[in-house]
Amino acid sequence: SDYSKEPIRHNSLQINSKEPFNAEPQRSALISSYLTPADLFYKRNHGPIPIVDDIEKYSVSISGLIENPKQLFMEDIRKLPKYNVTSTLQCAGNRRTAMSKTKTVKGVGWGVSAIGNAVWGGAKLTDVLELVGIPKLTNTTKYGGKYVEFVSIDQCKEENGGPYKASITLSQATNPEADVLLAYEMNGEPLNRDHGFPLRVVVPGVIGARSVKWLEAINIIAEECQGFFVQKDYKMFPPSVNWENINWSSRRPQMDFPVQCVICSLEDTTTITPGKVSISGYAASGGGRGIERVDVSVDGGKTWMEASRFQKSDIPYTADDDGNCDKWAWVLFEVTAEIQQSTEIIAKAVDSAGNVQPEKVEDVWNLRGILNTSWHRIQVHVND
Ligand code: MTE
Ligand code: MO
Repeated sequence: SDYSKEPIRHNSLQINSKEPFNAEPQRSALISSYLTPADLFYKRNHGPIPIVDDIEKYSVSISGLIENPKQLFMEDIRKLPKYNVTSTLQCAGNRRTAMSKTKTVKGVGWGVSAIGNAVWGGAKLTDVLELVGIPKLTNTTKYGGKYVEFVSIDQCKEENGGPYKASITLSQATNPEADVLLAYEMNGEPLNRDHGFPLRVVVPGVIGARSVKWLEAINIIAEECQGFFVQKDYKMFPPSVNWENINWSSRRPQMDFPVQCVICSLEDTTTITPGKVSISGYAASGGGRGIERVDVSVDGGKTWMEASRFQKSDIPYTADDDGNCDKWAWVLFEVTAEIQQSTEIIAKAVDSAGNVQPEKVEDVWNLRGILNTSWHRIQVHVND
């Protein structure tokens, strides 16, 4: 693999793996703005960053179980109505390092910042699929297509040098309310190379793994994508499954991400002087379930108080956003507490369906270390 043409990255990123490049920002950076700037947004790759330099020649092919396969150029995609969708993207491996502390898991280590929130601008996938004769709200094409597969141009070692792939159901792909985008903009700027230039998929409310970057082909297929990252990765197993007894086909690929929240104003172990402490962070849920509330405890879980939201005053794109901010996007929360002695601070979120986070990481431990959504805990030491 050729890693000699990687883009230049922000020097504050914590690098979890150099080749492929996997990096996350400081947690404090996540709460300094509602929209995460592209240079600070986590970067999750499985191979070198591709270079697309001839944008005129760049195209996406649409084929498979349809009548009229088509090749779409950027100008065809730009001609479609443009949507701006504010959506959080979170890697299923976010908080993996903390899960590994219970019992070792396999995968790139991530702190709490494999997540970011951006306004994605582009065409709706449902409008694109209409161009090949698939109407909105379709479950099956007349040739038996039930899934939409996205294929990239990158080269991944897990695919023996082949491209990264993923799929979603045709019904999600053709549902205008699912807001699945072929995005060419991030926060009002053209996508940069790290995040999928010139075109990527954004599947709101779903683990980041399905939002394929550097899109090259869309295939309408009968079964779920057979690629490594759909069949042999990104599946949630129970704590009893180990590398000896694992049966990959016994589980479905993970799609929606569960309710999550993290305190970003304090490191996991923090020393403070007695007095007022600001506790703030992010909360997000998948599947279009917004956040109902965030509970914070400063006495190790004996008593709780409800956090309030940050103002979204820093959103520069409110006017452009199609008015559904909270459906796919995170909420930044904040509470101030008086702390006089050493303690454990905890945050947990509740989503609009009433789902709550699991209390202990042990209960959701899984060998691939995905979906660590356990209560976020901060050990606070008070100086006398
Ligand atoms: N798309 C391609 N082509 N190659 C990849 O390695 N990684 C996926 C997804 N799309 C990946 C990809 C994973 S696991 C995640 S979490 C998101 O991209 C990360 O997107 P980001 O790097 O823009 O934050
Ligand atoms: Mo991911």
